[in-house]
Amino acid sequence: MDRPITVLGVPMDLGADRRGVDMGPSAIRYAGLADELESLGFDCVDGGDLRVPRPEERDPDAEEPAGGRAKYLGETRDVCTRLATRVGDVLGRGSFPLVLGGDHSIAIGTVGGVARTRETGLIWFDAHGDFNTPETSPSGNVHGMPLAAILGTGPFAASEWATAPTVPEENVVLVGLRDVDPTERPAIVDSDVTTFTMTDIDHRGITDVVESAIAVATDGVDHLHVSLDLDWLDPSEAPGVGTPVRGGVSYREAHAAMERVAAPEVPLTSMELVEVNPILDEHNRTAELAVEMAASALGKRVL
Ligand code: 4U7
Ligand code: MN
Ligand code: MN
Ligand code: MN
Repeated sequence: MDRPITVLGVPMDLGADRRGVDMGPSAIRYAGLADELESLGFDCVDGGDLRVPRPEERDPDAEEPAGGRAKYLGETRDVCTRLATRVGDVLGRGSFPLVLGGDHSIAIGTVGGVARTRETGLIWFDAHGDFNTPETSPSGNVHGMPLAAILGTGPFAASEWATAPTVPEENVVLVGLRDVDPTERPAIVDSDVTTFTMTDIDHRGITDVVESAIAVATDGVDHLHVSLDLDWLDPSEAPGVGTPVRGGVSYREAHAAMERVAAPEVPLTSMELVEVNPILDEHNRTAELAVEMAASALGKRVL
């Protein structure tokens, strides 16, 4: 890949209960993202951070969804609308958007921007399903809802967030699932998304699973977006995340997966790294891991 990369930070923590993911973009930059990308030969432009309101200055329930709860819904819509425009502009200039979260609600904006101009497949590396709606969410936190929002599930069907048909459900793949709420489970099972749980990775191995995921996600489309929630990795490797779940992929499995994504035939055209929480981290190692994941996905090799 020889296109320039544009980094966009989204210091967003309105979608999660635990504070601190708003510092993710700073921590990932501090971990050496730009130097690493430039050492791989990319021209790396930093597009700065989007402006995101502080939770203290807002009422989480200022805007109430028709049923259920989605905290900071209006603010999230505003940030994601601006992010989608920025991502669309970056792609329009022929650059590769690398979006740094922030909590995972920002994927609504990133994917919305990508899907504006092109049909895109999506691989979602995450411990969680992120398939809740305001009606099914046990928490009301929008970072547990972005996939449902993107795919227009349930009450999201009528929302402007639904990006189908440019992100066809058949081209959406979840990898690494191990914590699915009983309330979001039916929507995942009834949908056309493909899922690979940790059990599948246990049985088939990471390389085989990721190859299948890439094949499904890119079948019939020319572009691939990767959304990487750092809680996909085991908390022993990635302690600095808001919602850690034991039993995640190992350090080496994570690299192996990103190295498959970097294969020349894979049309990776955008990526986001989300849910890094520096407050809960140990000496910034989760942010450093995020940099390593981006480098591997963008072609870093031992030799
Ligand atoms: B993340 C949760 F209930 N499912 O909806 C929810 F367990 O972006 C967690 O994947 C969501 O980190 C985690 O609040 C969202 C909960
Ligand atoms: Mn997530
Ligand atoms: Mn998660
Ligand atoms: Mn989380």
